[in-house]
Amino acid sequence: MREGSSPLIRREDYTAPAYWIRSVDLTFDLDPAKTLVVNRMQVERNPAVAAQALRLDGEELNLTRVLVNGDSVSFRVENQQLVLDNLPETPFTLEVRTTCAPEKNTQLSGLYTSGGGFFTQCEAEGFRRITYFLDRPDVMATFSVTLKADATKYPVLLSNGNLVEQGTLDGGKHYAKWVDPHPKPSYLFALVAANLVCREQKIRARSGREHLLQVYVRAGDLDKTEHAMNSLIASVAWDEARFGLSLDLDRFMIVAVSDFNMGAMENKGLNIFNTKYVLANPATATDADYAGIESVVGHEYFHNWTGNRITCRDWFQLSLKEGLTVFRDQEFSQDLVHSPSARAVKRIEDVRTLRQHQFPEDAGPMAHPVRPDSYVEINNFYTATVYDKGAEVVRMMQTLVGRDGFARGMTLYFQRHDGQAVTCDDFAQAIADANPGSALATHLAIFKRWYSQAGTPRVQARGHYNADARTYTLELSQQGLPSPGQPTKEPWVIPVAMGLIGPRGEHLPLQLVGEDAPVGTERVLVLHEERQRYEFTGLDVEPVPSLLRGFSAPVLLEDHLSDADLLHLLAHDADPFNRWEAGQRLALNRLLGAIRTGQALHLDAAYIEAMRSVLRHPTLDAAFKELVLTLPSEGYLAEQLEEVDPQRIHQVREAARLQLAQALHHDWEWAFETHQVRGGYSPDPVSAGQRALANLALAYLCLGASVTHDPVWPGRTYQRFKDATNMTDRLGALSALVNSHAELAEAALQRFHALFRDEALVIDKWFALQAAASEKDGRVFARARQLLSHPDFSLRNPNRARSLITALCFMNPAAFHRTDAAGYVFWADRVLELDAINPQLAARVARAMDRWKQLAEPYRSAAREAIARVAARAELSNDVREIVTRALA
Ligand code: 0A1
Ligand code: ZN
Repeated sequence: MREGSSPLIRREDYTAPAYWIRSVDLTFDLDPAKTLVVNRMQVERNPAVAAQALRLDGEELNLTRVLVNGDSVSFRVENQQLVLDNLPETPFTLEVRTTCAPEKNTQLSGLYTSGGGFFTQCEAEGFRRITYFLDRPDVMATFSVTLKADATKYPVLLSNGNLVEQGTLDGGKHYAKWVDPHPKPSYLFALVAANLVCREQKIRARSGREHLLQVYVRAGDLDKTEHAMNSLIASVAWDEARFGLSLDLDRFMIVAVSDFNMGAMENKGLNIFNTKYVLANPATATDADYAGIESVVGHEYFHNWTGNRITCRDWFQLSLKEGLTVFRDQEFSQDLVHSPSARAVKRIEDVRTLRQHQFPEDAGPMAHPVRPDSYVEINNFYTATVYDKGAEVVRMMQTLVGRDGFARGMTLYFQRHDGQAVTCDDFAQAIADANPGSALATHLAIFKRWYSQAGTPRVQARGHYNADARTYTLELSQQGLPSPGQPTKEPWVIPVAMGLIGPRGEHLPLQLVGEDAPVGTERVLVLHEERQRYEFTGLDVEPVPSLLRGFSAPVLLEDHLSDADLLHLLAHDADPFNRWEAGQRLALNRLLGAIRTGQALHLDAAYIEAMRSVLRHPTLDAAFKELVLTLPSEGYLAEQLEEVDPQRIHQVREAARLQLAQALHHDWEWAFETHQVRGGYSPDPVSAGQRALANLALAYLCLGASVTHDPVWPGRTYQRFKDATNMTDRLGALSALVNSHAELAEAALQRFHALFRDEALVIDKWFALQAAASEKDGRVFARARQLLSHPDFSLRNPNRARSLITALCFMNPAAFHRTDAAGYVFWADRVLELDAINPQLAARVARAMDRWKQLAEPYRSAAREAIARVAARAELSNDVREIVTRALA
């Protein structure tokens, strides 16, 4: 934990480094208790900056020696920096020797031990916990790394680049030397020393170059690496085909580690992954896990160009690499499926994630621009805004210049900036410059407000049909609400993809007044002023507008459509996203109505029939049906309300689920019976969609049985749970039992634990399922609290900690927000406990209270009290302090 409180770092204070480090030679003598690091750097002054002392960052290091050109020199250590004055004018060698204690590193930043091996995590500022360095992304050096370690305990020694030498040493040790020819910032450095095995495959790229791909895991896990390897091979092929970007390395390695703070890390040529995003076989991983592996493997691989070849000038530019790389991994997963509806399913899932995480962030105390202006702790800014909203910003650029235009823009970006550390402005400029005359180029300055303004824009749409003139006038307006530090907002550039649908479901030709002829049945309107008006002509019938197709911009749309309009869109819209959206809106209108008025919910026949016709539809995909028939989450409902009573939301949503279960009982039976996947397991979207719909059906059937006390469906579900041949079906059945509070749930939970006691990732699911279960009479909360003392529970392993705490505090509002405040006490206790172990993780958990100001009493006061209790702790990390301070502001 850092001492004292750190200052606010501001984007406007950026200055170029006073020195460059051109190359580094590192030698590690690896020992869990005391690792010796010898660091020899070639340093030169940056002539563009006024002469000054050299200040190298270092944290929790034991400094034993400093030499300049081989001679000892005077130095001082202040504010976690090694300061050297009176340095030579000409390039010089600086040698720094330090020791650190990897086994004591519970923060998992820097060099740490996990499962008896050594691993590193250097982004954002972990390298300074390994050695003194200019630990900032605009200082790029070539690395040569020698690892020495016990040969029996650590047979595998890896670092970035190419293996150039290896051999044995005295005392049972061995060594390996790795050289990475690509200059890189320190955050992309990695080493691994462990007892691992690997799956490997040689591939030949389009260019003809051969590459060795390797996936390293612990000995028992080799049978769970096939999907990760296939995903990697697909990623290499996709980046070549879509963007002409080929792998620039002879060897590309992925290493799985079970203690990891995030999903994975794109270290050059040596990606280190959370086991959750590598290991999968049909018995242990769900369809969602398979999809997650594909996108994270893709994401890290794509960083090799967007992040590593071109990196960030400073951490305020984080979205330069993250927004772009999320966009690329989303496009990759979409391109891997072939039907338009499977693409739409992926888009709907991505938008759901955005709305579930980023919209609340943008409306709460942590709201910040995609390119933040300031931070205390950079680790707190690996956020949904930087990642997911950042990806939407890139997607809007593509919408404005077209798919080919965007690819041209990427080419220009690499021509201009390969090998450099650049800014978000540089990226936007390249895309615009490659597309002169495009809406992006025309409105670039306004468009870039997406980088600088926080908050989700609100777009109002009002339409008017004039039968005499055969015109339809659409008026669009936009508005931004204040966010921390930004009281007023300027207009954004908002691409609104749209169509007009006639009374028979026909897609009407779109011709604006002044145009000679219609321009197809779908077009993109570019809203860039506060208010704009569009007049469509040649319309013999009154249309229903379908706006913001495919969610063409990350905004809140108020289109004032009636129930009848929404039912029309649900039945006819050619855009699957808006079709889904119409179904969700129909549900929202009903649920929010009941929540606001306090009246009992009654789902009307029109809604039920609409849901039935989607469920029974002859041509729609099962995956799409599953999305339409899943009600908006409690968290999403809460975001629509001015004042939130989480218990009321839960009550109403549960009532809606029960009514859907009962009214569609026969349809659910039909859906379950007709969506059984036969044959061996494959995670492809068609089979996954069938499993998803069958599992949803099972959940509704068990829920229905919970009121009729009919034992048939719970019994069948238990049988299915026992007989399942894959984890998706097994977990689906278990979840149906647990969430309907079936008597058989207990036996199933016990059996599940016994079956998978040695599979850490599956035991995580076991904890998460119980902590996220539908609350009933406080039982779920009581059980979650009890699980804290389960012998398998531990706060030290981030996946395990999250499996219980995140599931309860983020995913289960009704269990968490209690009138007796016990949920908040639980939260505060865990934040404080975790902060002493792993501040990054603690700060993430701390964010469960972001939206406390929206809560109704008595929740609100109790929440404030809990946050204040955390804030009052004297020895708090900067990570958690920044979160709770902002929450209370
Ligand atoms: N760059 C990684 C994410 C990452 C960030 C920080 C980490 O440790 C603090 C670890 C990983 C990615 O986008 O995948
Ligand atoms: Zn990333």
